[in-house]
Amino acid sequence: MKTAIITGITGQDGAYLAELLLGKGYTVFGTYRRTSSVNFWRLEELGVAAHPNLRLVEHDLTDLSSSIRLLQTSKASEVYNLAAQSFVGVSFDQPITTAEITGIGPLHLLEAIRIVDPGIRFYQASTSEMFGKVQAVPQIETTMFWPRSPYGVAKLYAHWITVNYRESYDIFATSGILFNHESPLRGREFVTRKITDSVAKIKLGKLDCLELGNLDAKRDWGFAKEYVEGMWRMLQADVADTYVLATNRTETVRDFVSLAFAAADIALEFKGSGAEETAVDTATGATVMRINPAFHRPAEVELLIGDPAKAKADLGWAPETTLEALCRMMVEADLRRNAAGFSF
Ligand code: NDP
Ligand code: GDR
Repeated sequence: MKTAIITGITGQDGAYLAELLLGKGYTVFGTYRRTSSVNFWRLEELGVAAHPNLRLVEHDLTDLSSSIRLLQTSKASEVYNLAAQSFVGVSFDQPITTAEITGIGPLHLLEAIRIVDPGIRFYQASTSEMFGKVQAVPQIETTMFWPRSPYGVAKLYAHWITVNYRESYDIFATSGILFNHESPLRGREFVTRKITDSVAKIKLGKLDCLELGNLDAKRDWGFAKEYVEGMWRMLQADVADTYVLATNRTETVRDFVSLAFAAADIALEFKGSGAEETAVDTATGATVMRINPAFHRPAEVELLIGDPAKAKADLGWAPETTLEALCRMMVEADLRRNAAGFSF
């Protein structure tokens, strides 16, 4: 049976990918960074934290020797690099850290593969944020990149160095350009989960009003559990390549707000515009959403919509969960958690 390394096992995708690979009989080395209190709540929620084939290991993505030792001791044949400073907003405040972790981090892993065993297959978690300022719609593998944040720029370096190691050293280095994918395991700082968690709190009387930034941004949102299946398929293919995973549907943040409140049986009326825009609960007249300019970004990605035709043709991958079903799943999970008195 195969052995795989997943960096960033504590994150949303790391947890779903661990569940998938363990279910396929893999031994999984899941890496986490050293902190005073590591949190494995996602692995616990999926019921795999204590799986006998899961090894949780400390690893520093910016330390080459740490990556070399990880490859040597695990004897893994597949490496999924999911660890990153992944929050676009924070990348404007911490551009250098973001470059070191999100941009150069993957290079340490690629170098370690080159040194230890060039036969190891590598997956890089690339992103639709690399498309940034709209050059074409829908976006595909060959659409021109124009990142709009330090995060997007760092990911673009990581993408090209992955392609470069594929071309230079014949390493099976794959880049998955994944559009936004969400789930009940999404971090609460990202807009979908921030909305569903707040909707649950408002419904339960624990919060009055949700504050957001740009409501006009359009995103192509899919279900994370389906996207990690796409990652796995990329590493089982005959040749390493670059693939877009997306739903080919785009909606605004405002649309997601409406869907989420509707999932909690709260009908909204939007009033005003720009910084004055609000959403009112039509049943009670209460203002349940308002704009807070603090959540605006110095440069914004206005429109993302991806076409996953290549992944469908080559890998047989296609998204299944609708945005409505995904949003309902997230609201229901947050209602359950908040009613039980906890929410990560
Ligand atoms: P999360 O933010 O949920 O998880 C990120 C992971 O990276 C966590 O395990 C986190 O650990 C780890 N990490 C953060 N900083 C460091 C660091 N300095 N050193 C080592 N590890 C670190 O992201 P997702 O699971 O949503 O995404 C997985 C990957 O896919 C990321 O690389 C992301 O950029 C990329 N991506 C995500 C998309 C999405 O829509 N979800 C779309 C396209 C790409 P900790 O728990 O300690 O913070
Ligand atoms: P994104 O996700 O930047 O697309 O990156 P995020 O959910 O943070 O933002 C989506 C859009 O919503 C707008 N927005 C807000 N965003 C947040 N976080 N908080 C708010 O209050 C808010 N109000 C409006 C944003 O401006 C943006 O336009 C995610 C991450 O998972 C990346 O790691 C990944 O690469 C990309 O998706 C694809």
